[in-house]
Amino acid sequence: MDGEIPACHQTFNSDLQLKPRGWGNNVCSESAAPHPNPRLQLKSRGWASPTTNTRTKKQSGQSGYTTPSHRQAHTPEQAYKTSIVRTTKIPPPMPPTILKIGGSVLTEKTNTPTPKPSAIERCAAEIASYHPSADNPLILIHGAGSFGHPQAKKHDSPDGFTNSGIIEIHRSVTLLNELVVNALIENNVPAAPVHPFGCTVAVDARISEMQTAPIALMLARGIVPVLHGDVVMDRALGASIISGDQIVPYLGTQFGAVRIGFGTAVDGVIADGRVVLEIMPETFEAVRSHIHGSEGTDVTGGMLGKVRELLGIDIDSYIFSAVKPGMIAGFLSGEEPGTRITKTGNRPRRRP
Ligand code: IP8
Repeated sequence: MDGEIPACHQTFNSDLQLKPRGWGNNVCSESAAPHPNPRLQLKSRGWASPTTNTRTKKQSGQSGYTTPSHRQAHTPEQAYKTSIVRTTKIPPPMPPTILKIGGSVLTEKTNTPTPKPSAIERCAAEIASYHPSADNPLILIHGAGSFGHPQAKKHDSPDGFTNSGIIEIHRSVTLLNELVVNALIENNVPAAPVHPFGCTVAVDARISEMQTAPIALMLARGIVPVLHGDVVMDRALGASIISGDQIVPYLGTQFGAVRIGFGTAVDGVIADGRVVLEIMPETFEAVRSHIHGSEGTDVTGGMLGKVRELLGIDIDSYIFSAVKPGMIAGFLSGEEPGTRITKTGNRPRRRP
C-alpha cells in the first residue's frame, strides 16, 4: 500500500492526483489502523472497500436505488460518471430564472465585512413576492462585496493563495451568504446555501467542473439555491477567485435559464451618462470604451466583466439597479429593466 492513494483522496484527473498530506490524512485511508471504537471504524461503511458492496435495491428499500456504483467502478472518474447516470426518478427542473445581486447592493464598500441589513431584507422581500417554487424555479447568486473583495486582495500574491488565505476568504463570504439565506427564510422563501468552494473546480480561474446535480434536485422541489462569488480550488493555480458573474452564465447554460437578471448598484450599463438600452456582440466594441469600472475593491472585473460574461451565452440578460426598491420584483415579474444583453436582438426593446 505504500505510495497508494485511497480513493477518497484521488482527483478525477489522474495526472493531478494529490498525495494525502496534512490534516485529514488517514481519515479515509484504507491502510489506516482501525479506530479503537468499533462504531467509528470506517471499513464498515463500504466506501473504504470497493469490492465488498452487497446492498441491493430491495435491501435499501429505495425505488430506483441500485448498487452504489462507486464501489464497483475501477477508477474515481468512472465512479463519478456512473454516480451521475444513477439518477433518481425526479424529473429535471423547469428552466429557472437566475438572479444575481451585486455585493455593492448588499454590503458597504469598506475594507472590513459590513452588511447592509435593510438592503438585504428588502431584496429578500422582493424575491419573496415572486413566490419561487418548482413551477417557478429561481437560482439566486450574490456577490461578495466587503465580505470577499478586500480579503481576496489582501491574500493575493504571485505565489497564489496560501491555505489560510483560502480559508479566510471562503469563511468570510459564507457569513454574507448566511445573512442572505436567513433573510429569505424569514420571508418564507425556501432558500438553501450552496457554496461554490465545496462543489466547483476551476482551471486558470475559469470554472471547469461544478457539481450541479444537487442544485437540479433543489430546483425540482422548489428550493432556491443561494450561491455566491467564492474562492475555489484550481487545478492550475491552486486556488482562484470565481465571481458570481461567472457562475451566472455557467448555471444559465447548464439549466437552460429563461432569463437572467443582474441587480447592481447602478441603473444598467452606463455610457456617456446614459443607460445603454441593449448590447449585442456587434455593438459591444462601440460602447466598451465608455463603460466604467465599479468603484471600490472589485477584484473580478466590474461592469465590463459582467457584460463580457453575459455576451458569451444565448440567454437574454438584464443589468439593472437593485438599489431602487421594486426593481428586483419588477424583473422577476417579467419587466425588462436597465440594459439588455442579448446575442439575437430579435425582439424590440421597450424603454422601461
Ligand atoms: O462579488 C467575488 O465574487 P463577486 C468573490 O460576485 C470573492 O465578483 C471571494 C472576491
